[in-house]
Amino acid sequence: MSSQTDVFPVKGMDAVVFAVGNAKQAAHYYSTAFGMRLVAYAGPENGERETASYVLESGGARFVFTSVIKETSERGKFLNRHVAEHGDGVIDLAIEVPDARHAYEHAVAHGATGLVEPHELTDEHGTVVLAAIATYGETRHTLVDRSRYTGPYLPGFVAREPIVAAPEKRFFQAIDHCVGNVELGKMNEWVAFYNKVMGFTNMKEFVGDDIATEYSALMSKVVADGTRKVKFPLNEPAIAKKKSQIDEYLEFYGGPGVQHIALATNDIVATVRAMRAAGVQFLDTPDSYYDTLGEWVGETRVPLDELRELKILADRDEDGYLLQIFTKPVQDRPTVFFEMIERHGSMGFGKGNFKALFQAIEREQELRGNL
Ligand code: TYF
Ligand code: FE
Repeated sequence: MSSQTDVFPVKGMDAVVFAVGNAKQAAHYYSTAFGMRLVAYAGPENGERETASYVLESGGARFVFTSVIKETSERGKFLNRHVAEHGDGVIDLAIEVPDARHAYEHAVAHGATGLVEPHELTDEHGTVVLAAIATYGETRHTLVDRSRYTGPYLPGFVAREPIVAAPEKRFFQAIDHCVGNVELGKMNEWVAFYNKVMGFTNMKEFVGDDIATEYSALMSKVVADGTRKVKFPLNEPAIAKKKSQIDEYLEFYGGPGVQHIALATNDIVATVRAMRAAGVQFLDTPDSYYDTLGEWVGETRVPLDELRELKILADRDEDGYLLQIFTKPVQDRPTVFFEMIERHGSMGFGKGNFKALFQAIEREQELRGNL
């Protein structure tokens, strides 16, 4: 779909916004363990008395971490309750759009719940236009037009120096996809929501009944904008032999929400080595996976022995291949985790790995006593 005829043009992901218990420490963790760079801040030192927010970047990927310092408004109340109910989690998958008013009006006219009417924020760096709509659970999509803004994030934020020296090489350069977990039987409703509200279309990769009952215990479909810059897989639990990992998420998150954020890297080996060295824990993959991998995946940029050493997964389809690995949950609740992904042509999500991956997740579920 060309951008001229796109009913809901998007430029890409603007930010993933997290509500957390301790944003100062989160900013430190994502700086040291994810190689991100602190670029902006809003808090008491610059007039924001209720909350502290830290903005971190890695290439084109932007994360924002917000904590309440002292609740004084509905916003602080919402954030405190969100952290109490869900633990650290994603409150906003913000999307950059060329026209936030048009995007909001289109979305609401096609069935979205409006949360924040389009409005402008201005400071010495220019003007942004913001609006927000609701999606699954308590998650929202803020629609951001920052084409007339040159500041470090948004009005109200000031530039901040990085917490640690930049790594030799960025660990990742973009947000590849953002996955939502929804309740049993709701996946198709949320797929239809993105079809209608944002004109997103379904990508070919999906986890259907067959895979679900055999070993994944989840169903999954992927929606994406016309340019495929914004990709949202949606999972729902499936009845299978074992308790679904999606049910475990829904139980511990206290409802639907963001399950994982996939981060695009062009050197997954260097990224995984650096993250492991910083203490990030990844899902384990049994050695037997690598005994047969070469037969069906063929040659990849990374030698098989190195994939085996680092427990990196590989998958191939008609368009090319991808390398991927999943972190364990990054908070005490078995909820949000990350994926690192290096794509070489493939636009898939690692379907060939679902068996090995879901078995690894089940081993973790079992250790937590949730299987
Ligand atoms: O985004 C995806 O669809 C892949 C596959 O718990 C996946 O990363 C799906 C569910 C899950 C882990 C990975
Ligand atoms: Fe993924």
